[in-house]
Amino acid sequence: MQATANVFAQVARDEDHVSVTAIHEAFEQWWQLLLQHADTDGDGRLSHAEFTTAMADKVTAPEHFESAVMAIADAVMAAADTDVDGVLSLAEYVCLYEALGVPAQTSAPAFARLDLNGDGVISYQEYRAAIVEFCLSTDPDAPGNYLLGPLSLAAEPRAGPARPVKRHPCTRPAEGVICALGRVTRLAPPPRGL
Ligand SMILES: [Ca+2]
Ligand SMILES: [Ca+2]
Repeated sequence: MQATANVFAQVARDEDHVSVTAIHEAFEQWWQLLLQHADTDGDGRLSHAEFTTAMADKVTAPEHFESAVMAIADAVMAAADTDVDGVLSLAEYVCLYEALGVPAQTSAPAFARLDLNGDGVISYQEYRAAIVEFCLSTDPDAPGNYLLGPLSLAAEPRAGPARPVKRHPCTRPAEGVICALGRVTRLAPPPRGL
C-alpha cells in the first residue's frame, strides 16, 4: 500500500514534504477503510474479490467518498502542482501520469478533455469534477472518464444491473493508479498488507 503511495509521492518536489505526507496519510486512511469493511476474517489481507467489492460498495460510496477518494486526489494534485500556482499545467499533468506509467500520448489528450473551460490549465474544480465523474459516472462520454485517456469499452459485456466496467489502455503500473483513484475492475495485484 505504501508502495502505491510512493509512486504518487515521487511527482512531488523534493522539498514538498507536506504533499508527500498527505499522500501517505490518505492512502493509509483508504487502506484502513478497506480493511474495516472488507477484511471479513481479520487477517489484515484482502482477497482480490474482497478488494473489488469494498471499493465499489464502500470506498466510493457517498459517505466515504470525500474522506477516502478525494483525500488521495487532493494530495496527489497538490504534489503534482510543482510550480504551486494552484492549477495543473499540461506539463505537470503529463509528468504526473508519466510517473504512473501512462505515456504522454495518452495523458495529453485526456488533459484537453478535462480542461472544461479551455483555458489551458486544469483547475482544482476541473480536477475534482473529473475524479467524481471517473469514480461515480457511468457515462462513458463524461470528461472525467478521460482521466487517464480514452476508454475502451468495446467487447466488455455489461453484467446485469451493475455499473459498467471501465477499461483503460494503460500499462500495468497505471492499473494500480486506477485502483487508487476510484472504483475499478481490472486491478493490479491486490494489496497484501500495509
Ligand atoms: Ca501548476
Ligand atoms: Ca481549465
